[in-house]
Amino acid sequence: MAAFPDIPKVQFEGPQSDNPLAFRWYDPEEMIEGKSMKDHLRFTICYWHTFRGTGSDPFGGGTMLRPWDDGSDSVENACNRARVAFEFFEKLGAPYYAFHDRDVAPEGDSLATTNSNFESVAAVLKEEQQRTGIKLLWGTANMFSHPRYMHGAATTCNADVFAYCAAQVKKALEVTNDLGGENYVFWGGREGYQNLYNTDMKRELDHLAQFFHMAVDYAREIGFKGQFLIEPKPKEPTKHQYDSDAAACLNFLRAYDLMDHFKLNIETNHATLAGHTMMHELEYAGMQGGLGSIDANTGDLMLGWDTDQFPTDYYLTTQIMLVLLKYGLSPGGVNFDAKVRRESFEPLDLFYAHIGGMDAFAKGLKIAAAIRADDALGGFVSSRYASFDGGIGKQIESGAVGFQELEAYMLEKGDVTPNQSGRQEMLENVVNRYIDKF
Ligand code: XUL
Ligand code: CO
Repeated sequence: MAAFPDIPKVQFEGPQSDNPLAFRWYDPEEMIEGKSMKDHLRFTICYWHTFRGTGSDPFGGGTMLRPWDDGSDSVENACNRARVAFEFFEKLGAPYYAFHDRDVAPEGDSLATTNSNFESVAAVLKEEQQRTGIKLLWGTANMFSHPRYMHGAATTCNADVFAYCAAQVKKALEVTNDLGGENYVFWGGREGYQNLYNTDMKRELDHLAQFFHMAVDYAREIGFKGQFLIEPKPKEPTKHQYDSDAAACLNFLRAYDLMDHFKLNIETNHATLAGHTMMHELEYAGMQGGLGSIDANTGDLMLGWDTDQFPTDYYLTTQIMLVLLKYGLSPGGVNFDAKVRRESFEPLDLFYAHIGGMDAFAKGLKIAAAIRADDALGGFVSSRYASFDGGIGKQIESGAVGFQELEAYMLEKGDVTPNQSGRQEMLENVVNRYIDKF
């Protein structure tokens, strides 16, 4: 039985439409910079918020109305939920989905039962993928919810817990591989610490690196060709998350010889919590060849936690798309790691939320492409650094001069060529002008 019988497949109707169940900007086949919108954006629905989110918060229980879900931890309920999820992906026209192992299948009373639960649900996922053509962007393992992970997973002080999460990732990798997953994600979960009085940080980080090398080795063994991704996030749930931002992750990957195997999955709300803009995090990862995928959501600057709201701000999506167009995204995607508000408890709200997010990104893509077509920002940036294109600047960049030569140069010249304006306000107006065009 259909879970959303009254909701037709969401169609593109154009900017003039006032149909709240239509796309105004997301036209999957529209070509931009030689590629369809669908291929640029690779929209992905996350299973955990959309199909497992209950709306609970620290002050009260769940509010979500999910008539197809009997609320039990049975495998049958999980399989039924998987079918409903695909009905939702299809109606929305989302080409990808992503999951944690424990979102899709219930934990059993032993590892063996847990694994066989996962296999049973994975068989349904595979069937549904084949029926619909919808693909798995990435799989991951939830190594943070169960109490066994109280001290962390790969960074735990308990060797048995390390072994348990190794077994868990082994299985998640096998299932991801079997479902044709294009990436595999590690969000650090409880990989971090609260206090150095009880923590050997060096040992924990060494273990984490060993864990990642084991994952890479095992992936090779089973023929997994997907991209590994680390998802940076600071200060939640631990005070000092090891993967706190893009810079910390890239430093870790380089220090432990993992750069060839990993890229980053950058999430907007995590960037905000790290005190960065999303654009900064994307550019930082991109310039080092480490930009893999994005978790598309937004935080709230008035709140200090991971609110995981749906993105609707055109400035944000324009900035994101400017960077994604520059560095490319595939095999990553735009994954809506976002949840409807506790008060938006009806299934219909899931449609409104995703339509809004998809439209915001589609419009951001159009604005960013128009800015790029006219070289409206890039031209300014390259001319701003023109002094490095020739003369002494070129000699600096090529490594031809050191302090001696630079001192001699400056002594002879006497003083610097005058600076020019950075024109920040003028450039902000330029972005507004492009936003106005659509
Ligand atoms: C947590 C978070 C996770 C990861 C996957 O803040 O973003 O949902 O995306 O584990
Ligand atoms: Co995320």
